Amino acid sequence: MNRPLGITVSRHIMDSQRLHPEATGDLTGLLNELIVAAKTISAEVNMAGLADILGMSGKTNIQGEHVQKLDEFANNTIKRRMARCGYLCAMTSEEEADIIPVAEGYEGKYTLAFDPLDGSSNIDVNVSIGTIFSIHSRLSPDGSPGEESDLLQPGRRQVAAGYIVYGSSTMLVFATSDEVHGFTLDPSVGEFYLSHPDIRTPKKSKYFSINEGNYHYWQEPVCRYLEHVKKVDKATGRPYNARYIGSMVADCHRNLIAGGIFLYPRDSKSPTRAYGKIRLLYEAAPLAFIVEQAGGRAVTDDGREILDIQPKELHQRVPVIIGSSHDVDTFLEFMNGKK
Ligand code: AHM
Ligand code: MG
Repeated sequence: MNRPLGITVSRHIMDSQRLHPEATGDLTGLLNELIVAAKTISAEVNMAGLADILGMSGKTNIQGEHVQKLDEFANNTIKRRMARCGYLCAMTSEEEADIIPVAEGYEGKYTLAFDPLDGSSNIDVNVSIGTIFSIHSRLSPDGSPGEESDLLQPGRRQVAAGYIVYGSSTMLVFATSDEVHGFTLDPSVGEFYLSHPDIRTPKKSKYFSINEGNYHYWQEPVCRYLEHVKKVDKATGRPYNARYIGSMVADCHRNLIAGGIFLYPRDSKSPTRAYGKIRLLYEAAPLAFIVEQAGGRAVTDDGREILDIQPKELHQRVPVIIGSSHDVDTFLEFMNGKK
């Protein structure tokens, strides 16, 4: 679809809805509510150093109010706003153990899984962090409270997924089954403007993103793949460059735009890392949906499609290899013993 640049995200979402005469407007409403939450979080993130918020949970501010850490603030902002939006039947957050109900009488037809502030190690040090979200249609009957099973659906069934990166500027990227676009926040007017229409990620890249500090805990083929990307071979564009921010949302955003492969494979660092570190519902599935919609690929380190995994529990972890399709394919050749 040809779209003019300079249009706001709300206008864009309404235009997209016009292409679906069967649409009720609920998804439009839901996305618009989420965008308000994102703008609120963005403003707080930008003010964090000045407002003396960083790392000060449990203290009181000058007005005697409880000062929240940014991740708590982000979690509460989304939870409270979305509980009464009327479009959701249940939520789950990376920050909360159990399913989050919506306000009674406000049950809608969608579910929301979210990571309020991804990149926890970067929150206090002014490095890019982000909010990730994933939307499904409920399975249980309309009009009743949502159930955990409504949230435990494969990523392939997402209706929409997106993220907001709080970086040098604040950017929103979201995908539906039709499209993936990026919008940049103009803080002077408080609007997201379409800045990256119809994102297509490069098929082959020259960047890899992995925490190489875990090298000695990886399976042997993962180590061989890393040696491969670092080997000098001009003909195939190697060595690749290393880029690791440590916020998956920011690493994947960088790779989405510039090309690259992000890897968080399983390792033997601790028993809880048998499936790596990344959470399926809050990080892997929504980012896989976006990256695949842009022409990339997302798999586990044993070659399963991330989007086809049936979640068994809300906080399930999954090994993730995601990014430019040629690079993900090459990684799997190492894992399959073909290289
Ligand atoms: P978080 O949700 O607590 O922020 O943890 C997930 C994050 C990812 O964003 C990031 O890719 C990864 O943890 C970094 O882990 P490590 O510090 O082991 O490299
Ligand atoms: Mg996270």
